[in-house]
Amino acid sequence: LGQRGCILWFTGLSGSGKSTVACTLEHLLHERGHFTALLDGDNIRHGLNKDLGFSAEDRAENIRRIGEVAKLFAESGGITLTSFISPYRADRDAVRARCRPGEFLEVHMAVPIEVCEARDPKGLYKKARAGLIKNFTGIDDPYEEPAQPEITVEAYDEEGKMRSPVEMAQQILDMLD
Ligand code: GGZ
Repeated sequence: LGQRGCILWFTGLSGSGKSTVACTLEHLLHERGHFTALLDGDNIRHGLNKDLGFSAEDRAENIRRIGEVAKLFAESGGITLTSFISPYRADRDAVRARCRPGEFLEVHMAVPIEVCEARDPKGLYKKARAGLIKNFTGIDDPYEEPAQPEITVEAYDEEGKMRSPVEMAQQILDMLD
């Protein structure tokens, strides 16, 4: 990690642990003296992007605005962590295209949908299965996996044990050093 800022762009399904891992990693970076910012649904979808829903067009606009904000932070020297499903490859690639080389690091939370659905922390998969939420990513809406992410976070370790959020955050940190 140099002196210049960058964007750690987390992408993955609902319940894949994006926000938990991003938050843990932010603390680790902060402890090491880095200036950081974390953008997630809580501080973006309730504020800046509260006019947007979950159609493909709205998701694209959500990601575009987040990309612009993340870029502003990164240009001020911060390590910006973003935690959004960002299901469409074209939307993520459009943010990448706005960044200078090496500024945009895609972090794929490669957690199988079965695991995310079994966790279902907010009961949203259950609602989606019941048809109470339409266009839910992974159920009746697409998730396009990154083709060449800078970092892939695997759900399981070599022994087949589920990795904890702290282990995942540490894995990313090790890859950044
Ligand atoms: C996916 C939805 C939907 C639909 C509401 N599809 O687990 P969560 O609750 O906290 O994370 C999900 C969040 C997704 O918002 P993003 O801004 O990350 O999405 S995107 O990048 O696609 O624009 C979920 C909740 O919002 N949620 N409806 N239909 N997730």
